[in-house]
Amino acid sequence: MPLEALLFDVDGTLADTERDGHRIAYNAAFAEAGLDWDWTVSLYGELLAITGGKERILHYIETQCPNFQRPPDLKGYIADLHDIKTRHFTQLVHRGGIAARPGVKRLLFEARQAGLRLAIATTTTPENVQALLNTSFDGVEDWFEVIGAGDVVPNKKPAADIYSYVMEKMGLHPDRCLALEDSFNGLQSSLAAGVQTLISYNAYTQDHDFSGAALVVDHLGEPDMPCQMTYTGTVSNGATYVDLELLKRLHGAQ
Ligand code: XBP
Ligand code: MG
Repeated sequence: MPLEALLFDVDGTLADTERDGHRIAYNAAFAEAGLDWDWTVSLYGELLAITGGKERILHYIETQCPNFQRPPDLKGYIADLHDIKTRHFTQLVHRGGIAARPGVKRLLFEARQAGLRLAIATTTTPENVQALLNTSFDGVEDWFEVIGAGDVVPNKKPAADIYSYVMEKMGLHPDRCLALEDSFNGLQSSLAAGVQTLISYNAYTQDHDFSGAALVVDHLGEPDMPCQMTYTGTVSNGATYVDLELLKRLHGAQ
């Protein structure tokens, strides 16, 4: 099966958004709402096991805030708090606060030039994706045929839903796609949807279990910035960074 499409995760894969982006935005929202909650770098690393911002806030309330006076409409309260967080996050992105990870723009450009189809499969809120693609990625939003994001599916990662949704919209079989992810939950989601997956991990996810990934790298790399590849097969063929040729070889070897 030829490789026809690349399906990209967003947070942690396109950009390191979590520690200095989402975490800061949550804390700003908590302060604005008069809450004394502080999601430190290490606490946030633990909370990342719960995907989705609203789900993460609920989990935090349930596990770490025994004295919190729950409002009668807790779901509505969390949704409002999360809206404030989204405003802070998108403002931070528009201020240029989040840079693309190494090699991502180059790979997107190569894939686009070669006529591959591109899509996004993410847990994050659609506004966050738009803000990121239109600022940190120089306005490439319309390069993506489908942007599957947030509450558009009933079950967030690690469920397969968001990948299945995107491929159904594109009329594509998983055998013709390759996913790029950064985390255990993301990998479970793409694999459950039957998609071969490359992992580009980051500081929060470096110790995750990536069993089942086709290739694991510390970042995609650049011609002058080699990446570290964890791969036991031969298709890497001396490559020092991830380019489209390598992805095609990986895909052909599966
Ligand atoms: C990342 C997430 C998201 C973000 C916050 O998932 O779990 O919840 O941390 O985004 P992915 P929201 O890597 O699959 O994008 O607050 O908008 O939910
Ligand atoms: Mg991710």
